Amino acid sequence: MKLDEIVISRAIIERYTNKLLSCLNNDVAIVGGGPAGLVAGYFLAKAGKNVVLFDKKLSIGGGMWGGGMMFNEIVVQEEGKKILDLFDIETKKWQEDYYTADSIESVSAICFKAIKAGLKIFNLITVEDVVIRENRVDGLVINWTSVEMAGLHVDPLTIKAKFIIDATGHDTEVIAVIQKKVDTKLLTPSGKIEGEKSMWAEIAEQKTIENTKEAFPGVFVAGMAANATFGSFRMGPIFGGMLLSGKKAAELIIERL
Ligand code: 48H
Repeated sequence: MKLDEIVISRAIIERYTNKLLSCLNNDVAIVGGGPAGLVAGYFLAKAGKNVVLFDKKLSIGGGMWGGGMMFNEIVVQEEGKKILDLFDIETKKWQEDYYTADSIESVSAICFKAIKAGLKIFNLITVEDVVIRENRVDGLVINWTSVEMAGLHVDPLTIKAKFIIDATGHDTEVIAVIQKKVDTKLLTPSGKIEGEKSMWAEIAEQKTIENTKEAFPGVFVAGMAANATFGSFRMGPIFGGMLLSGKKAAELIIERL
């Protein structure tokens, strides 16, 4: 078989362009492909919604690859295990109430099944701003991460979505840009980002679910972004709260669509 470099280039350019064009108008756009964003994407796609996810990094999976301090195992509790079971991820019981799973298997399986369910994932794209209409977010402003890293002055592009999920982790980047640029209050007690607190796994795990909600009209927060926005503790490498938060964000949005 004769291989033609130009045919290969055209295949990639056309396929990618068409994939991106199919994501200009979405039901939901998720920012951040850590455990919370990926699980949210899986449940939304399963429910038949048009859902796209952007992550600024080359690899999808956020902070889950590294387990705890680069020991690539994660811990979940019973409720979190049920989500890992859905993705056919092997879990092993650890004492009474804990289970462990290989973090590489966990990220890979969730990512694979989310894509198979219909989630469109774009890596290497940073969400740098939002689109506001009538005091509501209805789109995202995107650019290549490499443009941001190189400090190049290149204007971004825009996509639309009926709902946004900020699953950007500790930095809660979408909500941070709204706080900085939009002249109204967030739906938090102080009207501002409440800020993440120190380590307290038990409270943090419970609060992650409670804090998964709308933080600005059109924008839901999930995972660590939920705790940073609504002000709760961190929990270290126990990931049940992240998984359950992604599921809850998807369910809340499905009710609204
Ligand atoms: C595009 C972006 C942008 C942007 C960030 O950090 P994550 O893994 O987030 P969660 O909430 O799913 O999981 C948190 C968990 O990994 C964790 O850190 C825990 C449990 N910590 C506890 C503790 O005590 O420390 O993933 C966020 C993703 C990353 O992949 C980023 O690259 C991506 O969001 N991201 N993508 N545009 N502006 N900002």
